[in-house]
Amino acid sequence: MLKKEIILLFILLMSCVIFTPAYGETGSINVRITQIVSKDFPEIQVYVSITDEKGATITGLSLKNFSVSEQSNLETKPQIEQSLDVDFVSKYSGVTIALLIDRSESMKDNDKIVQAKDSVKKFLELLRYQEGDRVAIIDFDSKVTVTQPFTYDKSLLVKAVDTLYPRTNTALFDAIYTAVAEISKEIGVKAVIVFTDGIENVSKHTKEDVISYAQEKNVPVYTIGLGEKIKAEPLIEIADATHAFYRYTPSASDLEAIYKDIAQKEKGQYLLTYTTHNPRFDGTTRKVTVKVTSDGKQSQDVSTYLVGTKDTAPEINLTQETKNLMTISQFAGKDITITAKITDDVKVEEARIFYRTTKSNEVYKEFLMNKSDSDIYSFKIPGADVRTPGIDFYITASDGKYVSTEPKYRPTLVPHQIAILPNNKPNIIHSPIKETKSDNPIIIEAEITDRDSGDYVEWAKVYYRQGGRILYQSIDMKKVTGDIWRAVIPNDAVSKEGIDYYITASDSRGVKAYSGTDINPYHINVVLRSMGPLPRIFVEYADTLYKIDLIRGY
Ligand SMILES: [Ca+2]
Ligand SMILES: [Ca+2]
Repeated sequence: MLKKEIILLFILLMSCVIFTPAYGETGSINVRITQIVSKDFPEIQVYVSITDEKGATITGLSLKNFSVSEQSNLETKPQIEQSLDVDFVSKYSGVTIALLIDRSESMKDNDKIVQAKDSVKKFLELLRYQEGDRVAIIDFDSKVTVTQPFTYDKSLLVKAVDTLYPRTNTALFDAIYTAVAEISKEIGVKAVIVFTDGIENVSKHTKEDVISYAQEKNVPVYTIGLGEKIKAEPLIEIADATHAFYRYTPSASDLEAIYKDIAQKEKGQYLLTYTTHNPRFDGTTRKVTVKVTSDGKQSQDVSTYLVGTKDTAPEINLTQETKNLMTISQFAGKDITITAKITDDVKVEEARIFYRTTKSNEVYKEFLMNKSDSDIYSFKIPGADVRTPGIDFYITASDGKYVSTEPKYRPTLVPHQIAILPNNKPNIIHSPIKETKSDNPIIIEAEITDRDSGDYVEWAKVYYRQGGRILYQSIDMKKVTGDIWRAVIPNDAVSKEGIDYYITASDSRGVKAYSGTDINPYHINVVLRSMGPLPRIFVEYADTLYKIDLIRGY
């Protein structure tokens, strides 16, 4: 967000505060757009943080509490986006954190550097790498060095911290600037955390540069001051201006509280997704307004994103060979080569693969993929890493501006999988439903089995969404008879736009099978009878349903 806009917004918020009538209610809500992701334009993602008057995150809001409108600078009035969906960021990723460590000469005093390294190492212990927390170590004196690029691997991070020793002058602002630039290339929720004494003397960038750059990239910069001779003012100012916070010389237990605060603040956000009503690459600025109403209180925030004339994120398509690997179980101990066709309207800057053994305690390992002929990128997973029950993997590609992932949604949490022998993925037999003639709940059934001895189908879910929407909701399938699993899509989701759905089932070893996918779901046409609205009955069990259908004479 630009500074001017922030000031305007501040005035706007202040006027809201002044003119909001008192209902006898205590407290207020504060809505803040932290990030707008338009890389999949016309699909837009808006990250929103909602807090109460004490700054505590408000959780538990749902679609009915939100309204989003968008207006381009060529449109005369804003339009409410009908395809809006609301979900929790925590369901999509961990937090990506750049840890900055000051190793300048001033950090020699009273072993400040030792304290900083200790603090950072304790902090590294607290992170949840298996849930997708991802960290880089950046250190700085007069120069800024990315000692350890972003990784899920704690041992690499600890090793990087151990190598640090104090040297010369301090380029604190340059270091923050570099961290913001590096973290902007990452996906999901992000935070920069700086461990420093705040003394600055050789940066090319000014404090103001750093603040406006972090604001533009929507990156919060948390600052942690160490030692006695400390210059706290710039640290407080940078943290406040980027919606983060400053803490002074924390002890080990304070660090834990700090991590919890940061995780709650960053992961407690809402993820709003919609397909813009205006899908043209028309080079306009789009103003996005998010309005939140809860308990009679209302608040809103405004931010913008730019639409290029034709400026798209890289496109990643797995090759048929790789798709085949995902269909048939592969041998343990044998190399597996993953290939994908990756293209961009300008240039693919780099492609990375992330992989780990399914349902193990491993974190993702990551490697650059090699570009072979034309647009094919490949990586050979060495046989030593190919272990039963399976391999989880996902791919990212960057054009220097946007980062795409494959799979597109929740790549870290719901990666692609290859079953590794002796394990096989479950088998799903399902006849897709093509049409329904009412707005009744829809029964989805499938025969789901796992043929491995000692293994079984642990769970199955139906993912569904209203036609035209982006996000799916899930319902658990229940085993009804033999190998038949059943779920009912509630009738409040059934509308004339139809329903998209797919089925997924997991064996007890964490390897999943799909019938339909999020990108290629089954579609049910809903043919509503022209007799006015039917009563909206929410029925959970299919038995009841059949009875209702009988009463209605179906
Ligand atoms: Ca591009
Ligand atoms: Ca199995």
